[in-house]
Amino acid sequence: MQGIILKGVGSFYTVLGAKGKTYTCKARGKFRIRGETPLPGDRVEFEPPDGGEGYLLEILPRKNAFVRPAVANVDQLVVVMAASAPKPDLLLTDRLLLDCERRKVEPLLVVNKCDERDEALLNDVLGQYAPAGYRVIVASAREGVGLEALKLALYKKVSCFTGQSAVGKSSLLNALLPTLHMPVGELSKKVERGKHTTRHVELVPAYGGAVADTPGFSLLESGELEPEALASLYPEMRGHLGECYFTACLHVTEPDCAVKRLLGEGGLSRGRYERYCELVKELVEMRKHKYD
Ligand SMILES: Nc1nc2c(ncn2[C@@H]2O[C@H](COP(=O)(O)OP(=O)(O)OP(=O)(O)O)[C@@H](O)[C@H]2O)c(=O)[nH]1
Ligand SMILES: [Mg+2]
Ligand SMILES: [Zn+2]
Repeated sequence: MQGIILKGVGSFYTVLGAKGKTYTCKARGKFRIRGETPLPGDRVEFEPPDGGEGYLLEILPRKNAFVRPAVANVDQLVVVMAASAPKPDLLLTDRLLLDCERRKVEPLLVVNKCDERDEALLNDVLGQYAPAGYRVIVASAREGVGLEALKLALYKKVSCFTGQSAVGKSSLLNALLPTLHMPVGELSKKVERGKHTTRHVELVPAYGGAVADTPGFSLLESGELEPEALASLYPEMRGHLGECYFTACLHVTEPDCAVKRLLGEGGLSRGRYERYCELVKELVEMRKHKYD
């Protein structure tokens, strides 16, 4: 039988098979011998339990796999921000979007808490990502806004919800899936940023696909990226990179630069560009110290 692993606890895995039925299966020693670890999201061949235990037989080829959190075959990363508090960390959002570009994961931006939105803040976020063409859903888990659009976006995909603590990832998932009961944290009054209350990765079947709450989605080691390659990961810059005077233009201080022209014409937001410059600086520094 074929199925998809929803979660693993010890050497026991919960596998979703046909018709929404779940099975508990053990991983046999051969996985350990081969150095393979079955992950949530893995499509597997398994032997369903017949009275006793079921067994995982084979892991089918993966589209992608992540270490932290340990999850495979992610189709979509849902990056959640808040339209009030905590204030959006757009550098984190940019980094997550860059990871999506590199790992061929579809990104989806969600701005939650629109019921108590700071209008200027919301417009700023929307304005910054509009030129890139990223899809943004404005939502409120509390008042049920944007949930229909979100459901459609989740249809038949494996989606991981991530973003800063206390933006409402778990609240959104609870609103989408009322049987879920994900723990919801209180936004700390003192620092306006709560602790990640969610830990384990568990995929939950939803809308023909599956969702997971993955707060601390680890970012790729940016050291693997050459500074010259960064701009190509920005959809709004990508089509203009051949128009710079210098072939190896970093689009920071160089004259006759297409990216800076784009910035002047409003085809790239000031904030995105400034954070781009920050990231380029970081990558240049890293390259300098690569062999230290
Ligand atoms: N006003 C308002 N508050 C919300 C909304 N969604 C969530 N909250 C509140 O924001 C706080 C944090 O919500 P969580 O769902 O725990 O946030 P989270 O992103 O899962 O946080 P971590 O698990 O720590 O990463 C809670 O107090 C929620 O009640 C919303 O749409 N509007
Ligand atoms: Mg949470
Ligand atoms: Zn340039």
